[in-house]
Parts: sequence; C-alpha cells; structure tokens
Amino acid sequence: MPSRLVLAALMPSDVVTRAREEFDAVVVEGKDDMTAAQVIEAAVAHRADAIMFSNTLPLTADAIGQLPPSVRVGATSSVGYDHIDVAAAKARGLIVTNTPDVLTECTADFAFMMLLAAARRAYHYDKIMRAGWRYRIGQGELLGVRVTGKTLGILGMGRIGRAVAQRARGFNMTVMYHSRNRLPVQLEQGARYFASFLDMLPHCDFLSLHAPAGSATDKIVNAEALAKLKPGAVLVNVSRGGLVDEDALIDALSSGRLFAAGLDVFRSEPDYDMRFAALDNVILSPHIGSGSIETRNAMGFRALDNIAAVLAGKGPIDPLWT
Ligand code: 8YV
Repeated sequence: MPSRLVLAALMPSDVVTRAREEFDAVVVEGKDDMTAAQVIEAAVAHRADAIMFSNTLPLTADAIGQLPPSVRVGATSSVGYDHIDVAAAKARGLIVTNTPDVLTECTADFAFMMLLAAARRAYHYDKIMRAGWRYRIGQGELLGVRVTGKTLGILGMGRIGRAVAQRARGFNMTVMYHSRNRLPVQLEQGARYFASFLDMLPHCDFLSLHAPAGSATDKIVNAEALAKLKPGAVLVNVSRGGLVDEDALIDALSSGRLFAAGLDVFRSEPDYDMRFAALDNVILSPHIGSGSIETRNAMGFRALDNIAAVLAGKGPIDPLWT
C-alpha cells in the first residue's frame, strides 16, 4: 500500500507525476496553493501520512494542532522556513524538512541578475523599447552605475550568500559580509567580515540580503541602515521581505539616496506594497528567485525524497532540527 500524501502546493508537472507514481496523493487543483484549512481538511479526509507544501502555507501552531495524528512528516519545498512554527512542530512530534542546497546556485544567479539589472537600469530600458524608442538618447542620459570593481556587502553568508560572493569575484568586486558568526577562513574566500552590520554599510556600493527572516533580522534594513550605505548604493533583496522596512526603503529610493533596488520579496505577498510599482529605479519580481525549471524540479524531488525517507523509517535527509 503506498503512503498517503497531500500535495498542497502547485508544483512542476514532473514533480506531480512522481508524487502520483510513488504515493497515494491528493494533489492541489486550480490556480492557488491550498490554504491551511484546506490542507487540514484534505489530511483528515485522506488520513495522510505526509503533507508537502511551500512557503505559501503558514504552518502555525494552530494549524499543526489540527493536523490528524496520521501525519508524521511535513516537507516544505523551500529552503526558508519562517512560515513554520518550529516549536509547535517539535512539540507535536511532526518531522519537518526543507530543501537546502538544490536552489543555491539558481537563487544566487537571480540575485546577481537583480543586482546587474538594478545597477544598469534594465527595467527602464525595457520600458523605453516597449514604448517604441524612436528618439535619440544623449550620451549623458539614462546612465546606470558601474558594477565591476565595486564593493558588495552581503548580509547572511550562508550557502546562497557565498554563491553570490563567488559571482561577485568574477566582477572583480570587493566582498564584505556580516553574519551572526564569522566563517572559517577557507569559506570566506577573501571576503572581509564585519561583526556589526551597521559598520559594514558605509563601505558598500551594493548590499545584497541573504539572511533568514525572524526576530533577529526583522526590519534590519531600516532608515538608519539605509542612511549608512554609500550615497547612490543599490540594494538587492531575494531573501525575505521581513528584513526591510519598506517605508524607509521607498523614502530612500524616492529621494535618490539609493540609486536603485532589485526586489524579489516583500513584507506582504502577493499583495505587495504597490508604491514600489510607481518607482522608476526598482526592478521587481514575484518571489521567484529559485524559479528555474531545473531547480524547481530538484526542490520538489528533494521534498518527496525527504517524505519517502521518513515514511520508510530512515529519518529525514534535511531535518529542520536534529
Ligand atoms: C520560494 C524561497 O520557495 O526556498 C525559499 O525559501 O523563498 C523560494 O525558493 C519559491 O520562490 C516559491 O515562492
């Protein structure tokens, strides 16, 4: 008898096919991921052994408390897990897994795309072309800022932060970072550590955020931090919107204190703050940093691998805690 799974997030077709082949799966239908209430209802009706979801499902203590006892494992197809109440999951004995590693490179590629696009005004140029162009642009007009050789500050030097640093070295950038802890020197690859986030900022032409959301990082990029960056700096955020005070960021972008920003994540999603859409110096994307075909398949497969391992009694591959 195959194990029973509720697949609550809209996944690539290869992932759905595998889920159906290997499990007795109830799969989300329609245009949106299941809500917590729908997941609970499906898990009860299906007597599910496992649930698979993504960062769109707030797995709160209340939701965890309502899952039927049959559910032994919850796998999020994301590396971030700020949507999960880990303490409540632990207390309930629910094993929870995520999908680290497989999305590192594509997320770092995306961060670098946003960095280049924001600095070199990709959004602005695309808009001009779609409107027909048909006028001469002066040599001094619509200029971006140079990337090569500049200084990049990275907040959060985990796997993705380090992969961004690797790309930056290809652009001869000087790399600095702040993390809770200093990395072993072989992982630093020449990046300069700052024990204080604020002390790093006056050196930065670019700041890229790669730290998890949580109380320690909530609004860490606030008015004070933005004021410490070099004038005309560029901010990139493909981590979590909670890291940024969006009012302060909108002020800094509107006043020209920041040259530009590349934003993939927002405090509220998908109903993000539309004031960003009115700014010409931001490039925006809908929380899709890991969104390549290869990576989204790999994330889905990794989540399924975790579920299969737990239900086979082998223990999770990527447990959120041990
Ligand atoms: C999203 C992510 O899951 O892995 C994470 O933590 O934020 C991303 O991979 C994905 O973009 C869907 O929103």
